[in-house]
Amino acid sequence: MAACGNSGEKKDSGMMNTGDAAQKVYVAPGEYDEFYAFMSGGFSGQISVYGLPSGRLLKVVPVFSQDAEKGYGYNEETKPMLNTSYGFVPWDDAHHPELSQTDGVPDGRWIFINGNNTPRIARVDLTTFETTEIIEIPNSGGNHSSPFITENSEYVVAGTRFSVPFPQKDVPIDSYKENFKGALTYIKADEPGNMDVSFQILVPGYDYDLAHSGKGKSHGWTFFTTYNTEESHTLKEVNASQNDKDFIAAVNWKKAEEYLKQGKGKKMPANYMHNYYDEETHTATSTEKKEVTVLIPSECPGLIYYLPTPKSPHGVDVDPTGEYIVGNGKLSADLTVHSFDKMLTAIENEEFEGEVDGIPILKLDAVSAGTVSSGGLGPLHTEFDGKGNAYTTFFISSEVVKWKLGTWEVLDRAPCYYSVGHLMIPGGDSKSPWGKYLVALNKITKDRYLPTGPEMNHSAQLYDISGDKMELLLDFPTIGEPHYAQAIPADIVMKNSKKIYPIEENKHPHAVKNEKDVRVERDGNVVRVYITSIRSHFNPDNIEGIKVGDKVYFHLTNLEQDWDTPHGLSIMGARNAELLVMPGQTETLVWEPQKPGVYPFYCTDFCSALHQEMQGYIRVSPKGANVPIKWSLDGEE
Ligand code: RUQ
Ligand code: CUA
Repeated sequence: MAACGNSGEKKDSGMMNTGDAAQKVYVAPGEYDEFYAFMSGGFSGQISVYGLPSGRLLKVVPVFSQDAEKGYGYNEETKPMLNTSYGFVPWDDAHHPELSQTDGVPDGRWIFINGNNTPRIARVDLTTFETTEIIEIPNSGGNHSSPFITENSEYVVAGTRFSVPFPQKDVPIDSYKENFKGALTYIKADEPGNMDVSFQILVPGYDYDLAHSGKGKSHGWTFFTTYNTEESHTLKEVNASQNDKDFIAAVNWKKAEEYLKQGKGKKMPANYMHNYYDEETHTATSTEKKEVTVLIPSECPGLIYYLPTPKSPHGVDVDPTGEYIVGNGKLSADLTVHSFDKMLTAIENEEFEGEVDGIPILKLDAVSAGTVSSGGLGPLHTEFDGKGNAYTTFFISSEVVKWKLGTWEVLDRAPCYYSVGHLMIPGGDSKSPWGKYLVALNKITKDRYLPTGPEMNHSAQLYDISGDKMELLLDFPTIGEPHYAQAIPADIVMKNSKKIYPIEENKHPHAVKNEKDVRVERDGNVVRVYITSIRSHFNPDNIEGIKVGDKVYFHLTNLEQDWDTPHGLSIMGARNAELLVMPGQTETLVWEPQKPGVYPFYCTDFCSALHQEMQGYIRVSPKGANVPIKWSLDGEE
């Protein structure tokens, strides 16, 4: 019945009634889940897609890291997606997925996610579940408070976690206070292919940790947490925890738009990349950008205010009405809730207790809506169920606490196994949450699953929150380290899901749309193989006339026009990954043969009963040999 720990003692599973719970998460074979859940991969750099309530893994979407399963970042078409101003950076740390919104509600068009290490934001298209756009964030160091979209997907934001010299320069690290600055960046997000840095706000050299944009009445504002208002640059675990209060920065981005119109923006040189994957050519291109527009708070009154918030706040979360701004002070037991209305009044009455670099600091009393005395320890993140309740994770006391907006009373608490970081309720950071489920994303797994050596996959836990009490339903392992996650009812996304790429729309410059056009062409030492796949052969499947020293491009067009019929391509000795080409798509694998011989290539995706027969040979002759280029299928050239 109950699982046993390795001591042989019975473990506390944390569950009330196993039979009930099993029924609630059971999705019968062939049935669909109710929600898509998108979880960040953290240090894996990807997004993994799960079904809820079953916890079944549906797909891993490669974003910021090369992916051997799909060839993303290995094939010639997608390599440019990982270009940055530092060159090719094929890994990152992806934290916070954020669905596009219309009128404050997730609309299922795209999901954005931040690259934390080499600052970037990506767009994933939810008709194809492919990464289609990545923009680098200049003047940033650790893009953590990101992407946190605005109500109509006008912008995704990017606040720097680590302040750095702005613009970058060679200075002593201990000149931090004079030389290091933060940047809050707004990126235009509502048009695929046109992501662009609209403006940056130059702010004091704090650490900008998390953010959320306002909604409803607070639409037009974004809230960023800060820590390290001490501006320390060493032993931060001590030195950045000195101040009793740090700030939540409230940015009025509509005001920023006015200032830009008035020409208050300063053009500054910068260097960053914009990468875009064109679905018609099936190819990504990189464009280098050279300039940003910067707003300076001291020259733009009313652009930004600081709200004092105790104890190094981590998450900042805005309730569905847009009125309450919840600060999760991670070194505290209490939650500080600010009121948007009170903030506006306090601004009007100039209830300031000081200012930094032209940014007024509002009085805490004047903006405070209330305090949640939770009895927990180490609050990190809060989400909402749309029924007037909030749910906050506590890392240190390892639990989720449910509390009431407005009265601030604690209603329920549920233990997490173990040390929960983020939590997610479908639509839980939007204007109208779907409620029903809560997923806790735990940082430590320990004894929850069969041991797999020193590293255990992180663990998610699904709770039913439809009743008064939270009920734990399910544990399931996740990939990498999910920080944030988002979920959306399945029908919003699935009705737009693409099944194939129509071959007649394929504008790849090296596509072959008909088997009679296949060929092999030599130009100096560059050889292009225009090859097709259809069940169950490649055309051509015999190729000769390749020589050591050649660079051979396999441009594989998959002629299939049926759902779920990709073909793979792998060549013995090729040093990059294999290809996995979707119906109607063209992808390119580069191969530089090292030694004379005859090399097999084959399809890696089991595509038909004759998949094992889907194979060919390519002959490689020594450098300088005069074997002519020749290609054939079944003896026909
Ligand atoms: S954030 S756990 Cu990137 Cu993880 Cu708060
Ligand atoms: Cu095509 Cu296996």
